[in-house]
Amino acid sequence: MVYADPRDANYIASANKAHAAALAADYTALGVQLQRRGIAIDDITRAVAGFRVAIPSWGVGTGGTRFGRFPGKGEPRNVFEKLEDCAVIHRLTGATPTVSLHLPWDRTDDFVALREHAAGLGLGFDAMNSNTFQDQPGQPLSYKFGSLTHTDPAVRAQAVAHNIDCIKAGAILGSRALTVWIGDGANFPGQSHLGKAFERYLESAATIYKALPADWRMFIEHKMYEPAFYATVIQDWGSSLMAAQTLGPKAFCLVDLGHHAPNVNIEMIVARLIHAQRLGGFHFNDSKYGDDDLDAGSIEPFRLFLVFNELVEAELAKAPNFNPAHMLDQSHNVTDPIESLMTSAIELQRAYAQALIVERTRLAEFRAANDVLMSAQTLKRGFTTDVSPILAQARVSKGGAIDPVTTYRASGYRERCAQSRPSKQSLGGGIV
Ligand code: LRH
Ligand code: MN
Repeated sequence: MVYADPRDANYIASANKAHAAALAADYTALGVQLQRRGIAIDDITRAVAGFRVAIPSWGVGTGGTRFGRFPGKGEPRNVFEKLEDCAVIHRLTGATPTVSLHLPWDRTDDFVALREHAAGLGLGFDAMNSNTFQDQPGQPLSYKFGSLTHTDPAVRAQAVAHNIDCIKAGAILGSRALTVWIGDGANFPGQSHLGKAFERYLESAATIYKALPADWRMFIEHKMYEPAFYATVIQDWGSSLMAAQTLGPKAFCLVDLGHHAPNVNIEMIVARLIHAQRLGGFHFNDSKYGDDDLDAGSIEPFRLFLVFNELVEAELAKAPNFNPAHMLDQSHNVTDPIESLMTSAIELQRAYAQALIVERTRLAEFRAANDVLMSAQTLKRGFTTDVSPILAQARVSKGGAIDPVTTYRASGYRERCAQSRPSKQSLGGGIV
């Protein structure tokens, strides 16, 4: 097999040749269609080309469940190799210039070298993620019964110190946000005092908040359940919003799509957080049942479109304090993580493009007239329009691939990694 570097501009350009004519024809045809709706296709393509989503460092390795993990070939063995895979995703899609790290999974004793390695790959860093949901080897105090909300102040102090460490590491890397998700909660009624647990959270989070540099944000990530199976301290957007409003103007709410009961109206939650000026960002993924961490847009693409519809409405309304950080948070148990992350980033761009082509004036008129059917039809027309030519053209405009997955596979990158990265046989359970 002849290997090629999928990050190489010439390799990508030569791979695009075979698709260029078809793309040009499809793009022109879609342009004519959109023109009839009074929409200039190039405006949409420019906006889509400007869309960015961060890659979760923990997403480029094979994920697993508590029942097992089936390591893939050529897995990255450390954060430096993870960044090399993230660079492949960014070069082929043009949409993922930053990486969101997780400590201590990505701990290194030289964050300056890591920043330089990333810069050499054309990458930067988005929000840092702390981890007080696992005990590390040699850790003095256990998080078995909680971390920031543990009844023992010494355990809370240990968890606070870890979060402050994450801020310090992030400051070296050029990150400007800390995402705090804790699994703290109870498995049985009676196990914890629901009110006092929240007060302990606010006290611990306030100490972390004080350590934030002036230009940083703190993202509070709510989750309905798991690992706690009866009550989770930050269980829903209400708890998250109350905490953010209590902590201060640098605290925001992060919406992980998988952290809600199956039929919760997530776009409504997004609309409310935009109104409260506390929408910090997203962990995009998809799910059918629980926090399945499946590829974004793979199960509920219409729901994803409706979330982006709220984001576009806010953008058009110039909503105050509106600057959501987009991140993927997925677990790739049975696919090549690079392929899943590329297609997921593109599915976010698809939802964004579909929301951008909604005929807002017509929609407003139908809404004002309570023409229910035409309102619903006008919104849905955005979703039912195949915007693939716009997405491909946006990639080409960023030096990316018209067909990223085929171009990636043809490079033999994974096979080459299988040779250069002898796999570490850890078949245990767990998401990483
Ligand atoms: C919790 C979560 C959180 C991460 C973890 C990897 O379910 O979504 O964002 O820390 O996954
Ligand atoms: Mn998440």
